[in-house]
Amino acid sequence: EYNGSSEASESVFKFPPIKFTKLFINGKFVDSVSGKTFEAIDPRTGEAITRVSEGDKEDIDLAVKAARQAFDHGPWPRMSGSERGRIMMKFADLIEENVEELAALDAINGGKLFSHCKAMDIPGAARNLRYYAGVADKIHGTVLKLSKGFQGYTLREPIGVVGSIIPWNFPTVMFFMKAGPALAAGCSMVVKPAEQTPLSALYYAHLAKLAGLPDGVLNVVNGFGETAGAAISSHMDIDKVTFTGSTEVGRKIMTAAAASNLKPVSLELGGKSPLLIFEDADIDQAVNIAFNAIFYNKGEICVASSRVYVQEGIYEFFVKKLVEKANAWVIGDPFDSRVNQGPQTDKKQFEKILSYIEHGKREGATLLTGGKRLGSKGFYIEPTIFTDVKEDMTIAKEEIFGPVMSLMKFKTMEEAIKRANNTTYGLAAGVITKNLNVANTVSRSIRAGIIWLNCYTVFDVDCPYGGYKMSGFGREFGLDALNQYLQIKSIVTPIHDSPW
Ligand code: TXE
Repeated sequence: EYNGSSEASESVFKFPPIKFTKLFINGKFVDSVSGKTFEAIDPRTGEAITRVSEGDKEDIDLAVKAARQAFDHGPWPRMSGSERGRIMMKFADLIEENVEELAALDAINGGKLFSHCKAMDIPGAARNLRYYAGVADKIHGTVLKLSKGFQGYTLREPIGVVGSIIPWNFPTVMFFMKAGPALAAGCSMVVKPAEQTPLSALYYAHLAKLAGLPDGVLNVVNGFGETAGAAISSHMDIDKVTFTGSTEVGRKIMTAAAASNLKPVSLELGGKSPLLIFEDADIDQAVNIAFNAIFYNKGEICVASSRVYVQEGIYEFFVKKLVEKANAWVIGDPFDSRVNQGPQTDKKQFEKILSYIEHGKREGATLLTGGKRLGSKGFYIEPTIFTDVKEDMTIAKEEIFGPVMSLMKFKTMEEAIKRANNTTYGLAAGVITKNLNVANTVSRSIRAGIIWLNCYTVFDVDCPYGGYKMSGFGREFGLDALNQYLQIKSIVTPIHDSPW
């Protein structure tokens, strides 16, 4: 049951009102200095939804000036943590009050399932803000007993002005993954959303203002990577950059940070995450997990399990079940509640995925199912599964970032571990087995930032994750993320006549 056309969409969905299209700097919506705008695209059709202001270096300069002022002289970092927390709680409430409209913005602009945005991404943003609001008044240093005659203590201070450069696959989640901990720490921010998904971030800026966030604390400058993004990473007055995106751009950002003011960066980059399925697994459960691990959000997720290793004893049966599942998978309008997979977000990515599929065929992998674009309009791609994939094939090595699974067979646990680790990436991995020893050994042997046992893609704001190897460094979520936005100052003082 496929529905790749946009015909049905009008009946299930009314176009969301687009209220905000300008840059948000110092608490106001403003045009870009150049007056330029660019199109926000609806990936169901490839047509423009609206035009939004296009920021460049001059706009980033203005936003940084506002953020600098807000940090150096404004109330935000000087408030008590509980006051900051109160404003963040209010921000969370406002997000929940507008959940449908926000979900519609990410769905129409990102091709993401409306139902998922409504049930997960948007409420998740509110939960994220509340989680970090709860720690804003619990940021403590330690008391240090130094050598005789001195004592010391540490202060955990906000790092300053944070530049946040985010991708388009989870516009809301990415926004708050960075903003939650940064705001709780007392930082001010300049956020550059991805050029593919500029809309919801502007709505969040508006809600932040309504919640009482002081002007200049949260600035949103839409624009392109090589202009607005690069202006952030090389800015002399930004104290930290947090980035999620491609490994290639992560490298550029780190280079620019080093060449400018040596600002610290945290990078959450690509992946080629393995899922290991052992013979003792419940096959139906394993099929479901494997399927969602790669096809959730149309494969546009950094932790997507694009390499699936199945133990030989269950391989044939697993493949059969996988095909049945693929046949029941519904592609179509992301506003239609029957649909499992919407269009890819971006035309360039859509073409890149199709070219990887061609590559897979040319390199000799067997196309089990899918492999084509769906319909003639929009960026829809069939869920695609390759079998007989070899370790050295491009589709087994490079991040495709789309609905393409590479299936491989293994014999022993040792072999599976070795092959799972045979990648330059190290973001996530999954293991499906009932054997506790296997689960423990494999999860400790795989070099990746998060290991899912008998589940996959389970995220929680309380659970840190991030990269090993070329998947980057630094952790998102949890209290570890807060540390990315704090720095430690030690204060040492002599102590006279101490009895100890
Ligand atoms: O990413 P980019 P793209 C991977 C995935 C995908 C590939 C390319 O494999 O196919 O990256 O996607 C900004 N200086 N991921 O091209 O370019 C850009 O404007 C400063 C994995 O969309 O890395 C956007 O805001 N910033 C990933 C952000 O970087 C620059 C999510 C990400 O865009 C810049 C997305 C520059 N020179 C893609 N160039 C994940 N880890 O989840 C671009 N940007």
